Amino acid sequence: MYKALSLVCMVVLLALLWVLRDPSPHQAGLDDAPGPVATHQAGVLVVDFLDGTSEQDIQGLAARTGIPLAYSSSVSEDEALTYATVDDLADAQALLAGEPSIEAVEPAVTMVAMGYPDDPRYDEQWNLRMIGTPTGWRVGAGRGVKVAVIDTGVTQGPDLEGVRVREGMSFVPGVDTAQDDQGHGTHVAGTIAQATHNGLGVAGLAPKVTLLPYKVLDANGSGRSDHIAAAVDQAVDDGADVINLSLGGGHSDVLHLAVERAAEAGVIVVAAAGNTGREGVGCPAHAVNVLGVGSVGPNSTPAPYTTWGEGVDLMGPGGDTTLPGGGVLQETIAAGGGAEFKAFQGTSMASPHVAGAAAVLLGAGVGTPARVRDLLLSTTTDLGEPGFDTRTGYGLLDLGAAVRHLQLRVFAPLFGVGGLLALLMAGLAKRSKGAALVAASTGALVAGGLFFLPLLPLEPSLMGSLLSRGLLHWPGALLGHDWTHFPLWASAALPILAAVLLGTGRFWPLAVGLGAGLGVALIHGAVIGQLDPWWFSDSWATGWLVVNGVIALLIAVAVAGLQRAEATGRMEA
Ligand SMILES: [Ca+2]
Ligand SMILES: [Ca+2]
Repeated sequence: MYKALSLVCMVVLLALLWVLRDPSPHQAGLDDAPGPVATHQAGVLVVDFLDGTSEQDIQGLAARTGIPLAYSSSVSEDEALTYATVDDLADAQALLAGEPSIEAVEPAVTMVAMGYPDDPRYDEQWNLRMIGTPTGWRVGAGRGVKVAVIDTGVTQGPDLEGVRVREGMSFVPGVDTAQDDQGHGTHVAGTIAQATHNGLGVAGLAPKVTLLPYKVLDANGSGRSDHIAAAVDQAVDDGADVINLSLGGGHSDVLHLAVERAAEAGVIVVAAAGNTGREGVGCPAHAVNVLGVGSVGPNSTPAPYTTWGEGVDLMGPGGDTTLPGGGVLQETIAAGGGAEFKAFQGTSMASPHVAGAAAVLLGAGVGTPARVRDLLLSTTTDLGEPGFDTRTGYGLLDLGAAVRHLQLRVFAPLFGVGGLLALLMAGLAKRSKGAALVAASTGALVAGGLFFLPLLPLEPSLMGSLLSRGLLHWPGALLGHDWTHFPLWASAALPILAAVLLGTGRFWPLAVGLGAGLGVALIHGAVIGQLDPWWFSDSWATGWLVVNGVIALLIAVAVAGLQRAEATGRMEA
C-alpha cells in the first residue's frame, strides 16, 4: 500500500518542481511598465452628460453621430452616464467634442485593486524590479538582520518612519550624532530599508532590518580612512550582520585590515566599486572578502561612470541619470531642511542593493554569511563576456533568482525527503493509509515548509514567510534571523516532547512526522553548513546537529515501532 503512496508523493513532488522550475532571470526580473494608451483603436468610450439630460436628447445625439450610446448601468439615468463601444476611440471622441450637453468624455479606464507595495512612487523604482525585489519581500524582508550604513549618517524622514534605526555613532570630529548633514547616507539607507507599503513615497529592499548608522563622511561627503576603519570595527562589535560601504578611493592598509577582520568575523561586507569610469578598483571594494559592486543603468548595461577591474564581484542597479527616469529614487534630506525624494546615480547606489539583498537572504534562512555570499554570486544574471569577467564580475544581482534557488534547491528537496521518510517510517506501524498520509505531510512541512509560496504572486505577509520555510527557520521569521541558530530549537528536544505527549495516542503520526522532518532538516543543516548554533565552535556545531538529527529520526522510528507492537498485540489478543 505505502509503495503506491510513495509513488504518488514522488510524482506530485516532481510535477511541482517542474511547474516551479527556475524561470529565466529576464522573465522574472523586468516587469515591463504599461505604455501610454493608444486611442486610435477600438474600445469603450464613456460619455457623461449634464445631469438631467433626457434620454431623447442622448439618443438624438447617438443617431446624429452614429455612436451607440447606452446607460452605463440601470441606475445611471439620473446622472446621464453612458457608454458606447466604438471602432475608433479618437474619432468618436472628436465627434462628440464641443457638444454642450456633455460634461466629460473619455475611454474607459481599467482599474485594478491596489497591490503590494502601495508606495505611490514605486512605479519609478525600476531598480527594485530589475533585481526581483517583490520575491524577496515574500520571504520576510530581512527581519532582525542588522545592517550597518557607514556613510554621511542617516536622518529618519517620513518614509523611514517605522523602520528600526539605531542611534548610531559619529566618527567625524566636531559632529556629535550620526544624523545626516549631506544626504548621501540617508539615500543609501533608503535603498536598503525605506518604509515599504506605507502608502508614502518609495519602497526599499529589506524594510524589516535594523539599520546601524555610522557617520564617517562629513557634510562635504569625505572622511578619513582611520575613522572609517574604526566605524567598521564598531559595527562588528555592535553585532552587524551586513556592512555597507558606499565609499572608497585610493588605498588604505588600515581600512583594508578592518574590512578583512569584519569578513573573518562573519559579517557580509559590501562596498561600492567607484565612479571613475576607468579600470582600477580602490579600497575597500578591492579587498578579497568584500563584495565589490559596480553599477548598471536601467537598460542593464554597465553605467558609463562605473569603475571596473579586479575587485568587482557583481553589479547592482546604481542608475544612469542621462537616461529619462534612469536614476535611483529614494528619500533623503532636503537642502532647506525636511525630506524629499531624489534620484541619484553611482556605485554608491548600487552597493546598498547588494547589502539589502544579503539581508533578505540572511533573514530567509540561508543561514551563514558564507552561504549568502555564494548564493548572491551564483544566481546573478551574466553580463558582458560569458562567465566571470573583470568588467562586470559575476554579473547583475538577482535577488529573485537567489530566493527561487533557496526555495527550490534547498527547501523543496527537504520537503520531499522529509515527507518520504515520514511515510516510510509510518508504514512500519502497519496502520491506516490516513495515518501514513498525516505523518508524510507533517514530515514534509516540518522539513521544507510550503516552499513554493514565495514563488506565487501573493502579497507578502508574516504568515507567508513563516509557512514558506521549514520549522527550523520559524524562530528566524518570528523573532529575527539570530534565533535560527538557537541550539535548543535546532535539536531533538521538540521531537522528544512530541513522542512523549503524542507517541502512544491517536496523534502518533504527528510525532513520526515531526521526528522525521526535523531529523532530515538538522542533518541537512549540518552537511551544508546552513545552521550555526550558538555556543558551539564549528566542529562541535556539526556534531550537535548530526547527533540531534539522528536522535530525532530514531524517535520517529521508535514511535512507529510502538504503534506496530500495539497493533500486533491487539490482533493477537
Ligand atoms: Ca514608502
Ligand atoms: Ca560576464
